[in-house]
Parts: sequence; C-alpha cells; structure tokens
Amino acid sequence: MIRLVLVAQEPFNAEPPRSALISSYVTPVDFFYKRNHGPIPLVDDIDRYYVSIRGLIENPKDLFMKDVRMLPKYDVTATLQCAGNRRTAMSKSRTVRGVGWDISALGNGLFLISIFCSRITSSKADELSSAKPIPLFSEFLSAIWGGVKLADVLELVGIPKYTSVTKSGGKHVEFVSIDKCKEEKGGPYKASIPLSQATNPDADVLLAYEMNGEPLNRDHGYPLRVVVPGVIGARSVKWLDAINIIAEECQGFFMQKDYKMFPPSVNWDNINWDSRRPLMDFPVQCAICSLEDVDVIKPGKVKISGYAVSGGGRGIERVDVSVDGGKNWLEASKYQQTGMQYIADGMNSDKWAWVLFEVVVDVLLNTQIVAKAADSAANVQPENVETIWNLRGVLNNSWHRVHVRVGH
Ligand code: MTE
Ligand code: MO
Repeated sequence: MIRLVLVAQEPFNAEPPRSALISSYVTPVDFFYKRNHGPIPLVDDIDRYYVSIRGLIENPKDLFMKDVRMLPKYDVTATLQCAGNRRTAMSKSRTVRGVGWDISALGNGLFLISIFCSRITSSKADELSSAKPIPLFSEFLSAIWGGVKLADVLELVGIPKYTSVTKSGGKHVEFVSIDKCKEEKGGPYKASIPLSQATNPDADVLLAYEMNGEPLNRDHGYPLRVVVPGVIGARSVKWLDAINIIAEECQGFFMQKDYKMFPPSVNWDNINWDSRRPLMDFPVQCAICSLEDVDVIKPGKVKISGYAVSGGGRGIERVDVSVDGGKNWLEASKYQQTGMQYIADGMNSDKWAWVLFEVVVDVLLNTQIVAKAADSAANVQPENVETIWNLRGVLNNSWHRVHVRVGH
C-alpha cells in the first residue's frame, strides 16, 4: 500500500472579497478558499501511488501515475460549484440544517455560503466561530483542469467508449477517495456517476493532475482528482484511491443521505432519503460580485459585474440585470477569456465554464439590484428563494439581489 500521512487540519484562510472572484476569468489557486477543515491526506510517495480499478469488469488494473501520463492530456476549463453555493441566503428565508451558526461567525455583511458541503454539520460550529470570514462564493471555482479523460482510462480496463452497461452488468462508476470522513463513519469519501457519462468522451470527465497549468495542490486533490464538468462539486472526488464499476449507484452518504433536493414541505421528521435521486447537474446560476450585499455607492453610473454558469454543458444565453428590483431589465454583456487552451468540440467555450458579465447602470436612489441568467436550454432562475427552499439548503439559484444605498 502507499504510505499516507494524515495531517491535522490547517487554519482557515482569510476571505477574498467577492470582487476577487471575478478579477480574472480563471480563478487563481490563491483566490480560492482552501477547505482545510478536514484532514487532508498527503500522498508523499508518488511513484507508489496508484488508483485501483475493480468491479464488474474483466481486466482490473492498478493505475499508476506513469500509466496516467501515457494517455493523451486534455485541458478543460470547467467551473466547479458546490451544491451549497448561496446557501446562507436560503437560510435567511427559513433555516436550513447546519447553517444556524454561520452568521454569527462572520461580520460586516459577509455571509457564509456552505463552507464545505461535506462539513455542514453543527458539530463544526466551534471550529467555525473562531474562523475568519469565509468567502461569499467560496464554493465556486473556475479552473483549467489538466488531466486524462476517464473514457480513455476505462478503455484500459476493457470498457469501450459509449458504454452504458458492461458485460457483467456494471452501470455506474464509483470514485473512492483516500480521505476519511465522519459521515462515512470513518470510511472514505465517495460518489458515482453513470457509466454512460464516464465513457462518453464529450462529457469531458477527467482524472485531473493539474489545475491552471500547475500540479494539483493538496487542498484540491493531489495527486489525482475527478472533475465531472457541469455537475455539483460533490461528485468531483479528490485524492482518488479507487474506481469501482458497480451495478447500482454508489451508496455513500453524500450520494444517498445528502445532496438531494426535497420539496419545501419535507422536514427532518418526514424526510425519506430514498424518495429522491442524488443531485447531478447544477442549474442555471448567476451572481453579482462587484457589490457587497449592502453597499453605499455614489449616485450615477455603476458597473455591475458578476458570473453566470449553468450545468450539464448548457452555456449561458443571457444575463439580465435590473436596477429597480426586477421590474425593468437590461441585458448585460458577457465574456469569456479568449484563447483558452481548450474549447469543447464545436461548442462554445462556456460549455462547462462560467461567463463573466458586465453592464453599466444608472443608480440615483436606494434600490435593489437584481441579476438573473438564462441558459442555452432557456432555463431561467426562480425569482424567489422561498419557492425552492429545501431543508439541506442546496441549489439556491434564485435571482441574485443586492441592496444599494446611495450616499454622497
Ligand atoms: N473529495 C473528497 N475526497 N472529499 C471531499 O470532502 N468534497 C466534494 C468534492 N470532492 C470532497 C471531495 C465537494 S462537496 C466539493 S464542492 C468539491 O470537492 C470541492 O472541491 P475543491 O475543494 O477542490 O474546491
Ligand atoms: Mo460541495
């Protein structure tokens, strides 16, 4: 076995302001909140590190880094978004579990979005109360991921491209991590995706060893992590240890007992986890990053900017901004970095990655500024958080609103 050293948790990092998030198209590693509040595994012998590929296949294999390096490398620009992004705003409507503590841990109009989806448990409250403010959109990251396609890796174990079921009945690909977590009763973090997605080269599912051209760092999953573009972050398993081809979807905690969306009527007394499927694609989302929640601005022209992204490979069609709380709308201009190393075949480069938007508006009075996006399938964001409230506080993609006060 490889030698793993578990290190103690690192301290929380200071928060980058909202504006840092959109200061560049590709989020620099340093601007991204490091989720160091769990034991992060350290793989210190890269030559002996391997991913064991087993299950309902004919040719099991231990995949070493040298095997990985022999496969073609791809760079995919993809936005990773936690299902808990913007959770705090949902909690303001009606409390969602596990975030009661967050507001008091923070000050000055900075709000905690989910710290780390897998860590949203009240037992973490103590750690958090001593923490520094957390980034508003901490569960959000656009990066250029460098690695190999899972579809190519699965070919090495005899599963052809575009396979949805193996001869022995494998239908799902389970990713098992090295890290251990409380929710798995001390077992490893894990998740799965359908085999059809894993073997589809156009789905761009990667085993990534680079982020923004640098080797993946420990926080983000060194030496190898899964990146499932367009899907909630929870399925992009870090510190990959094993890949299992299985008949049913992964039965892990974060697939079966978390990251599901329930209707507003479901509460902790009547919840039936089996009644819902695990969240996969994330919905259309956008947020204003150039203004804090309550900002005092000078009257006149204001530049409103932020990000918009949708899941499932659906690009952003349009971003609308309102300066009167949603009565009248202006279309924002949107942009992506040109010259990206990777543009998905025949698709827009926003297939997996966010667009940044910008519009200059006139603000003369105190008001609410609102942004909403539509994606390429004409999906739109819900107007109010109440309509999508759910007890786990996931997928808050309601119109993003900031209040501005005009001062002189
Ligand atoms: N992988 C492992 N091994 N352990 C984890 O706790 N968390 C998941 C996912 N992969 C997690 C994991 C969740 S919920 C998210 S949102 C993303 O990793 C966050 O990835 P990042 O820390 O690189 O931003
Ligand atoms: Mo997450």
